[in-house]
Amino acid sequence: MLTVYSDAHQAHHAKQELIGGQFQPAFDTPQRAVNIIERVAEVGLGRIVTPEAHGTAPALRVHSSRFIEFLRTAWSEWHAKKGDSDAIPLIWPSRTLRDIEPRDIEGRLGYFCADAGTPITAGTWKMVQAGIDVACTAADALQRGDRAVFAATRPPGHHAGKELFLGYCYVNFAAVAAQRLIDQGNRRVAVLDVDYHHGNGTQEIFYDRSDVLFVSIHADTRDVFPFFLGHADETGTADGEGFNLNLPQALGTGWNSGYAQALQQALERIEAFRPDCLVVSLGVDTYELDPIGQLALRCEDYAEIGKSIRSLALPTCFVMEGGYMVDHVGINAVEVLRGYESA
Ligand code: SS9
Ligand code: ZN
Repeated sequence: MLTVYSDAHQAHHAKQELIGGQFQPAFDTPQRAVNIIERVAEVGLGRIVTPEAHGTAPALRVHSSRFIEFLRTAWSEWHAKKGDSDAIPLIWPSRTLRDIEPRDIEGRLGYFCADAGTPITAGTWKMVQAGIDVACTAADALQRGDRAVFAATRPPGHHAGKELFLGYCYVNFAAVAAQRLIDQGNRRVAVLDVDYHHGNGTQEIFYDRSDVLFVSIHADTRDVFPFFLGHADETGTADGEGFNLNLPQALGTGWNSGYAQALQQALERIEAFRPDCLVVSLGVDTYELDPIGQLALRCEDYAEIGKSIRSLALPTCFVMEGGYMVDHVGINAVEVLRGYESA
């Protein structure tokens, strides 16, 4: 399996993260992606290539232009006003306020960003552009005939919506890849999201469409981030009615206590959709030792996930999402890919 990777992601390194009222080292570190790519090399998964430059056009297929323009320019605006500290919003247009894009950077940050955990730093745009390039280069390899390809992106992307960033995600790389596959002539693309967290951004982007099926297995959002989407009754709207499937899991769920069954259900739905190809939002924060996850998958379960996905016999683009147990993120992610290759 081909892997696409750029070390430009290292340009972004958030200083700290506010968790439970305390500043702690940020969970999305450059080391996560370094460990993943080192593991890909160590097990000899296949060739590793750097991405082709694609600019912003592919991202504009799933995000608004004012949003991408904001991401591109927010740091220079913030830096001019506030200096070197990371740009983090502290006020949001919550339910009873108005949907108005402010003029000032502090207001615009809250307008486009839904949490306080997704800072914009000097290197954020460089990292995000590299992620767009990686996702597109991977999708293109699939389109040219590769059976499977791994987009080793950092940061995750599945929380990012058309005009919203949160949860360490700025641009939705899985959505960019899925849309690119549609734009290149595939009639139906399925997205399977196995990250611990619900892929609220991917769901939002494709919610009213029947050409992209979104299926997500995640920790129940009545209990965990991102809270405000990801519930079982969200099935799609308009043309997209019936093309969104959420399979929330109780905290503590492991392979034999529900996860394997949910995966089977997800695969059956995808099979019935008869897609031309598959994008997998590959998060491994479902790991039993993940510091921010409360599901209970073990290392050996990840190969089983890969094998099960392979049974669909679809051209498959894996796009890296979360996984914050830094010592195991490479092992677990690559186990999925090896499981896929072995089946
Ligand atoms: C947990 C806070 C969650 C966001 C997590 C985003 C993960 C993306 N206390 N913060 S895969
Ligand atoms: Zn996650």
